[in-house]
Amino acid sequence: MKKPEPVVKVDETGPPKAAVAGAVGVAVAVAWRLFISRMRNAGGAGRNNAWKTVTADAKEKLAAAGFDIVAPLKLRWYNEIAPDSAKIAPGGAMGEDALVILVGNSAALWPVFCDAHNARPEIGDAENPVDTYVDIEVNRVFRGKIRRVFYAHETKPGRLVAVQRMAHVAGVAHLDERSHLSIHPTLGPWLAFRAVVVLDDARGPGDGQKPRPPPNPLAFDPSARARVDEAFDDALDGYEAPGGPSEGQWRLWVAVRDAVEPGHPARYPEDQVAYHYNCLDGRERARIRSRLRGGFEPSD
Ligand code: B12
Repeated sequence: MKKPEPVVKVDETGPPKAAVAGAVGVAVAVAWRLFISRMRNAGGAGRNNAWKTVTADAKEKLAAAGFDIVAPLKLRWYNEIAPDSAKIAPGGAMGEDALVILVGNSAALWPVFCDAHNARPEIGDAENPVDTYVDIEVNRVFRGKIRRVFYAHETKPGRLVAVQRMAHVAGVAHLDERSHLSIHPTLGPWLAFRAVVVLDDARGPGDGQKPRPPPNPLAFDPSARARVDEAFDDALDGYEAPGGPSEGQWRLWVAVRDAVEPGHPARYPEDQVAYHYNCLDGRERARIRSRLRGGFEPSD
């Protein structure tokens, strides 16, 4: 009688060797693919977050130069809300995904600027020393980077940037459309914008990282709203008066800012207020600049 073949139970002896090798091979391939895809994503995320490093580096250097407002955004966010006359045409590898850095200042600029005015002839002797200071310092900070720099004081077609709208969409300050003032959550209206740096070859933040515009404090404070509106109407009346604005017109614009929060802790020091606002009166500027140099004040 033929001896029966032994019954081989798979669960007792395991699968044949070829099957084991196959399964291990598949597992290794899957793990490898997973590893490669993780590495790729990590590289991509690194590239996509390079704007954070660029911004952090710029922030540190600009703060040392007195520019304490530094906000990154994507060019497209600005162009989507900018009036046609103030849009920035894309100009490099990243197109409208390019990184833009908005640069501005609070009262922090004044002491640093005064030192530069005193110590550096290229600032102290310049016709418009704040503009010259901004130009030199911003370009120094971004030296070696492909960039286009637009300045807040430029108004020619193709150069004008609606910086207040940019600040709004970059989450820096609420643009109050009634008074045309940008209002910052802690600085109130006591800030100015100076330059817009477009880094055409660097990718800006992703849409998921887009900040919300800060709230408008005037929306929650009816008496502040009324104060600002009244001060703005007064300033506008003076500005549009027949014969042009009077000598003291600038004080009416200062009053608009003061109306947001009288005695605001971030208010500029008096010299800085007079210097920035009283730009039509050359004598006042000359007096301030002379004081900065420690010299005699020119008499009227
Ligand atoms: C031209 C100009 C003016 C003109 C405005 C004329 C006009 N019809 O636009 C005049 C000479 C009146 C002016 C006055 C002042 N200006 Co001015 N001005 C500018 C400048 C260089 C360009 C504005 C512009 O054309 N933008 C482009 C258009 C397309 O943008 P927009 O968003 O559609 O329009 C904005 C402005 O045009 C403005 N606006 C529009 N119509 C009017 C009318 C009047 C009467 C005013 C005052 C403003 C105004 O408000 C709009 C936003 O709501 C900007 C800097 C800049 N690059 O934006 C500074 C700027 C707006 N001004 C500024 C300042 C500080 C002033 C003054 C306080 C002081 C000064 N040096 O004279 C006063 C008073 C302003 C106030 N609200 O209290 C700051 C505002 C900062 C802030 N915290 O809000 C800016 C951003 C300059 C800066 N370096 O930061 N300004």
